[in-house]
Amino acid sequence: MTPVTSPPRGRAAGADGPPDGSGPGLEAEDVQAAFDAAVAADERIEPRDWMPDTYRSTLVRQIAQHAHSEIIGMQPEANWITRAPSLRRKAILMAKVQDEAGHGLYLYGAAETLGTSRDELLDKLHAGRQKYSSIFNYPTLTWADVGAIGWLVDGAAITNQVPLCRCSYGPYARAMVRICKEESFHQRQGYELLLALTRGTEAQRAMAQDAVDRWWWPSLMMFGPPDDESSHSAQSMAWKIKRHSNDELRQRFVDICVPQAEALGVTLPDPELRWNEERGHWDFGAIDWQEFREVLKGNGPCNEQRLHRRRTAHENGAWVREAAAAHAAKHTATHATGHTADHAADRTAADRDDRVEPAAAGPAQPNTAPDTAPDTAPDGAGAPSASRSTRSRA
Ligand code: BYC
Repeated sequence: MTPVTSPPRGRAAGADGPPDGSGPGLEAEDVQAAFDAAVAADERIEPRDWMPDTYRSTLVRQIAQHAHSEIIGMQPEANWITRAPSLRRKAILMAKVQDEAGHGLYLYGAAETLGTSRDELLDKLHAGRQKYSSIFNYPTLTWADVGAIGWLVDGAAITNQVPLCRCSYGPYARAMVRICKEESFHQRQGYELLLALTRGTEAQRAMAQDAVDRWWWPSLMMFGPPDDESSHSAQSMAWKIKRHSNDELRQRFVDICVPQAEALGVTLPDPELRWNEERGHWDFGAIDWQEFREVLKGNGPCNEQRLHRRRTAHENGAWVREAAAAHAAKHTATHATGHTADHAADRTAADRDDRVEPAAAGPAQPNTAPDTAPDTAPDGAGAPSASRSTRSRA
């Protein structure tokens, strides 16, 4: 029987080829074919696998935009931390905003596995050379906006991001698993906040409705331009970076929101919303794509403010980065010196034992010091994936 072997992935399993994937004996067509086969078989592409340059740059573009959205997205909600109406609401909101910072870190980490540094990406964001989600260029005018962001913006984010957990690029997919778990909590807190308002006074109900009226259409724009204007979708779907088109996900989101709006007791600001029996979906009105394009060009209500705050926060944080780098350098130096001293001490003791009473040394004890632990790079940066281990064994 012919043994079943896994296809080469552009580098020898035993790492006897250079990490750029040009392993010995593998021609350009071989690595491309191996990559295509892995994508077709729904296997994960890992950082050290060969990948087409355009696959890499597409991922960097999308992951960078995503990471930037997470950290810029902290601003509109952080605006309400000091004015949260109770200690409970304040604690929840602070936790949520901190989660967004964490999401940014996971994503910048995933981008780093593709060979781009966080500094480089932040520089591009600050220079206006990379995008972040259009949604964060709208203002948070009332407390109810915090609820509407949770319900609609995080709801749209989950709809878009759950399929990204199956993205063909391993580190991005794994980051998305964690992010989606937290986004679910964010969505629930927004829904619960709005529910408290719609069950409150007349003024609170009006405030909730006003927030939903303002956030509904921008939330639909989060999914990106319509499919026939989406320049990247076809290729990204062929590579299984994206699993669904922008319009498919937008429709899914509308279908989820309509019954939720009813349960909340708010109306969605679209007179054309109608159940379409034939399609089995809700029909909805035309999106103002001109507004979307303007926001992307930098002309949204808060573009300037968001970028200005981000740049200022980055500049003001310079001393933190310097202090952290100095601390890390000091720690490394101390650790290295301590490490050398420890080993010297061990050697001296061993020598002494050998000299004095070799037979009494006893069985060797496993060294459990943390510095002997195997390299565990974050999120697949260096760690072999399960699929790769399987291939190596095959
Ligand atoms: N805003 O060919 P297309 C969060 C750009 S954070 C701005 O369809 P693609 C949260 C697009 O980049 C949520 N730009 O692109 C955080 C492209 O421009 P370039 C963020 C947009 O990539 C804190 C051009 O339009 N989520 O939830 O195939 C607090 C053509 O578009 C937008 C993600 O980033 C937009 N809305 O599809 C609370 C998800 N839409 O690059 C919540 C990951 C499109 O050629 N990203 N553009 O200059 C994706 O899934 C995809 O990138 C998109 C766009 C669906 C967004």
